[in-house]
Amino acid sequence: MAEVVSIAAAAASLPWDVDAVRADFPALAQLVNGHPLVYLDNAATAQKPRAVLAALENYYQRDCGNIHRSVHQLGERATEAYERARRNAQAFLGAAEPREIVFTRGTTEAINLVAATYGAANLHAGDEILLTGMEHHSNIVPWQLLAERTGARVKVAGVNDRGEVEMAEFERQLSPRTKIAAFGHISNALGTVNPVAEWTARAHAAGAVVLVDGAQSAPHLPIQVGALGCDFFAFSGHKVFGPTGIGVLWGRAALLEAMPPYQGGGDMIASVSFERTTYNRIPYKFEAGTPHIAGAIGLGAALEYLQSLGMARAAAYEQELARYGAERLAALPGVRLIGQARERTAVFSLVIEGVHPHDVATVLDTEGIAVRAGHHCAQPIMDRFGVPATTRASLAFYNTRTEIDRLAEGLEKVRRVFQF
Ligand code: C6P
Repeated sequence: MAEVVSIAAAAASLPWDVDAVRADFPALAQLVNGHPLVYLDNAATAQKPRAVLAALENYYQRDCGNIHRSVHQLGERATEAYERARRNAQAFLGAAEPREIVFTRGTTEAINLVAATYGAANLHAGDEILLTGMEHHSNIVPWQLLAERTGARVKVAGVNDRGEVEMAEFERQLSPRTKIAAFGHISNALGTVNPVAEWTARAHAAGAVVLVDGAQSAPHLPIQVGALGCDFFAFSGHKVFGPTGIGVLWGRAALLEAMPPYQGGGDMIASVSFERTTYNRIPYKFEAGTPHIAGAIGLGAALEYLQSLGMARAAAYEQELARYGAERLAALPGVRLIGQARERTAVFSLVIEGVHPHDVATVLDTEGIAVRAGHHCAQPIMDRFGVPATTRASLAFYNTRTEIDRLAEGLEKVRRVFQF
């Protein structure tokens, strides 16, 4: 055991070879509008390494069969690859068992699944659902739908001027009526890293079940669901360098077993008659119909790739980028950074007085720099900061300081164009 730890520690101390990492991502090596692409829209979706592209191609070229149904070779290979992807997700999250991994379409569907099954079965009029003021719409609307259905009430822990939810505020909004607490691990709009293990402990002490929206943390932090202590954890394949249309819901086996199914159809049943249907065991109970087989296999390849890079090393490199970027951008006249949390990742939400965020993004695009402009599907936190939208640069472990410099130069060009 000590040997394993020391090998891991040695790997963690190796320098981050960003050029070698970039070479794994063919999309990064292209010109856009005559400039080398600077891809800074990773919070929206991340680029895909060759390992993922190869896994997708291999499935469609060689192993294309349906899963859990076919005894022929192709079906068997597809089933094995799909279930291996589940084991990869288990390892990635440090989950106890593969059956705790449910494949979904993404974070959004994972949260909807929990709200519609666990939530509908366990919440009643007068119960409370605790969210924070920086949630993505995907971690707001499913709970509002649940509240409408059950008579439960949504409560919100407010955000301070730095873009943090203070522990006292979180505790103030908790009550013995809180049945579910659901919060993002990292804010997509601000980059704030939330103390989700501490929040989870407080929520559990109040008797609530906890869901962590890991859409923005799974690509950037090593995740161990046991250490977080939560009951459900959701993330999306496309943000962890895998395909779109696939994601993961991790849930404690005992909770998943007790929950009613989400959708009805093939694979989620044990037996069907017109009189009575019995359901399959977990996780299949929640995977009705032919799933996104290629997507799951591609996601499995992405997670293997991330494990081989080492998430702790990737996170340490990104912290450097976060520090450098915050300094470099804060020094630009007329540029205001929204969200100054003490714990944050390399997400920079910018506002330039008098220039629409879409115009900023359009000028940056002419320089080959891809960022996102808008409310980032997080309107409540935009309202909290009194802005309708921001221009957001979100980095990944394949970005560089030079690219941050290119962003800063691009913003200088915005200044020249709009004379702010
Ligand atoms: N945020 C962004 O540009 P899906 O769409 O299901 O893969 O992920 C939804 C989601 C849930 N929670 C958080 C914190 C998120 O950031 C997202 C997706 C993207 O910020 C697209 S809106």
